[in-house]
Amino acid sequence: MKSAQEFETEVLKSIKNIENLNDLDKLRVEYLGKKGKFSFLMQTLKTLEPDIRKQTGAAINTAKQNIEKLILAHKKSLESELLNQKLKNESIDVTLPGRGQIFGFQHPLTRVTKDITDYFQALGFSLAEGPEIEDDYHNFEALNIPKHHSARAMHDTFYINPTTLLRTHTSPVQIRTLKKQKPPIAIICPGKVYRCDSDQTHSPMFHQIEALYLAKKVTFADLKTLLIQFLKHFFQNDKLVLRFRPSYFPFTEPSAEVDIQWDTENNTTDIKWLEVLGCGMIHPNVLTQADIDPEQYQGFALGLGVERFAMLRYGLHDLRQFFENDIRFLAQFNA
Ligand code: 2U9
Repeated sequence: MKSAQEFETEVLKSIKNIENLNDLDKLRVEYLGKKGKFSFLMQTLKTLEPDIRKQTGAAINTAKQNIEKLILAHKKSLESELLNQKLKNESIDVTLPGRGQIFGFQHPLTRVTKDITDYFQALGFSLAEGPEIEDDYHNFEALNIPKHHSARAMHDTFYINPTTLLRTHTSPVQIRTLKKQKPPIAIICPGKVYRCDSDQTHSPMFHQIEALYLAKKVTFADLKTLLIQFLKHFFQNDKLVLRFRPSYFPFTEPSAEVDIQWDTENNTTDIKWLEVLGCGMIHPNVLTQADIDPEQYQGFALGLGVERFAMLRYGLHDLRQFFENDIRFLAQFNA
């Protein structure tokens, strides 16, 4: 029968050759397990004389503790070796180039809308918004478009019921503001509008921006000055030539449509005019509807289509591309 010390020497020898945790555990079980060598050694204690038993028992315990320490230390060293190996295998080369990030960008209509509203806000106009589901009164009646007026047919309205509709322009926002606020009023109203119409240049939903200015002694000259400055800014052309062409809107009098002269490359004999927006002095009937005295206050209003402005800026011919959400198309405007 071997002694505890001999077992300790055995373990000390064989542990040096153990290279993995599995074998180490086998060694542990062999010596310290329930049916292991030390367990057996303890059983033999009963057969010894009491004073020898005490000595031997102490020696067994010391050897057992030493072996436990040895195994634990070897376990730790094996584990750290394993970790180092793993880290080495999984090391990251921080000098490799990155995969690159795809950043989001604004829709071209959002950008054009922001450019235009920013320009007006810088002049002191406040942003105003209102509901897309409107009533007949705010969309037509208050804007000097009574029932059976031919202008209603021009609007191709989507009706929800006989008195509720999808707004055909953002003008109801101005009506609501005129009824709520006291002059002077300067507002810029962007938003979605709806008309039952669809082709290369018409979409059943499109975006409008309307501006309104109401104060004392406002004239058509103020409107002209503002529009000339605004259009030169938007088209980034200080020499831009415009013309004001007489027109008709029920809610403005007098009314005009504004055309810009479009560069036809180098050909000066072939002058091309492009219609860009409509405008006019607010009709006295509209002011009276909003309890404003047209003798005391005058104002102007203008309306433009955002898609049209975006098409002119980016040289596009089919407005449906704005709504197809083809990322290859939309990403081109990410400048
Ligand atoms: C109030 C009084 C007057 C808004 C105006 C236009 C002229 C105009 C069109 C341009 C192309 C709409 O986007 S489009 O289809 N708009 O020509 N809009 S004056 O006049 C108003 C609005 C509200 C209370």
